[in-house]
Amino acid sequence: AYTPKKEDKFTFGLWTVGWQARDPFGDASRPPLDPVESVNRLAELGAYGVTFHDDDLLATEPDRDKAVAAFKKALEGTGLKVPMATTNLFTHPVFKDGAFTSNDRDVRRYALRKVIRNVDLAAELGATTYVCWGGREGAESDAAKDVKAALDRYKEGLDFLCQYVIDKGYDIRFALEPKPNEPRGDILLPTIGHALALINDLEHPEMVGLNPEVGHEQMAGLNFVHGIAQALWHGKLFHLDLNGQHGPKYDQDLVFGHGDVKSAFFLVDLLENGGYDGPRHFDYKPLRTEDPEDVWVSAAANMRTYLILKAKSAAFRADPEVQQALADSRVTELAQPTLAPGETYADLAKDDFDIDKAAERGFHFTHLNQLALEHLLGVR
Ligand code: 3MF
Ligand code: MG
Ligand code: MG
Ligand code: MG
Repeated sequence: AYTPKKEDKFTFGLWTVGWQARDPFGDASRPPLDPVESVNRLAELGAYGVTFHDDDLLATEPDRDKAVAAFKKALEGTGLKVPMATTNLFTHPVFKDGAFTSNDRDVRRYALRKVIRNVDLAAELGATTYVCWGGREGAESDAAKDVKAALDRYKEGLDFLCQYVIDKGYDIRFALEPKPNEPRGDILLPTIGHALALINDLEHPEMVGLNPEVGHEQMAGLNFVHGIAQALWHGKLFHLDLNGQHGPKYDQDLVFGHGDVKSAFFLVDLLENGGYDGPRHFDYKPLRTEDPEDVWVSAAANMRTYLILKAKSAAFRADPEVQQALADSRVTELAQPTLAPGETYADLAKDDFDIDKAAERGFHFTHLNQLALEHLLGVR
């Protein structure tokens, strides 16, 4: 029952299983992984697709044409799709002060050229989402960055890319990935809310949405489920990065569900019932302690955990006691408009409202929460 199928639409970044586990204090603990092997192994495990940064394709073959040809052949052989692609605008030291918002204009121009080259490949491979994670767009000192000018340049870059896609006639939309910090001390567009606000000021807001990541919002102490719900409400959940995180600390990129499992449960419940039908994309890092075979154990764990939580969510919703508890907590009453059609402030004034009586009414949320926990813990 927890065996992934293509219809589950599970996808993985090549950089996830391919991560060699280099960290700020230690060298790589695993050898480079051939993207062709990643495609083959992910297909065997039941994934639907793969995503990649331009540079990920060059992990074991430095010649771009050869690397792309081998990757395409593996895709054809396995039937794996490429729903999303992205650009590495963070590894090379040229991006140390950012890409679209580097203080150095030459770097900004190079960054746009690098994106465009991979957008062409993304379109050729059938990707419909192009992610922009601005990991180096930020600063360590408030003296070092004119944030208003940086936002002008961010907008300029995104407007330019949208126009490029329009001119080429590609079926591609952009998705911004917010993150509060790491590797920069402070990153621009730190949260879902900041990114949504910027999108409103772009030339083509309909072409730009979000790729929120579980761990990134949790690093900022924010509720990821609420963030996703708001992104859905705005029609901006174009894609997402699933993983695990234990609260505000460095970006852990744990296996999905291996961080805040209760939030993961409510996230799956929302994704399955909230109108998102895009890929369930994992952006995690196999632990540095793991060997090359363990990598595939961790890849499988992401999908299995998602499917277990999906089954738990269905059982939670089907439970008559839960349905009663939802009604008792008046969760469903919130869907009812506060004013009936045609009502005005004059009608509001006529309300016969006993404020003390209303204040006495409990919402019984503890019982509801306990029911969710018991479903999750497998005792119901
Ligand atoms: C870093 C990230 C990135 C982005 C990727 C775009 C390397 O914290 O999450 O992964 O997800 O660049 O998809
Ligand atoms: Mg990510
Ligand atoms: Mg992360
Ligand atoms: Mg991340």
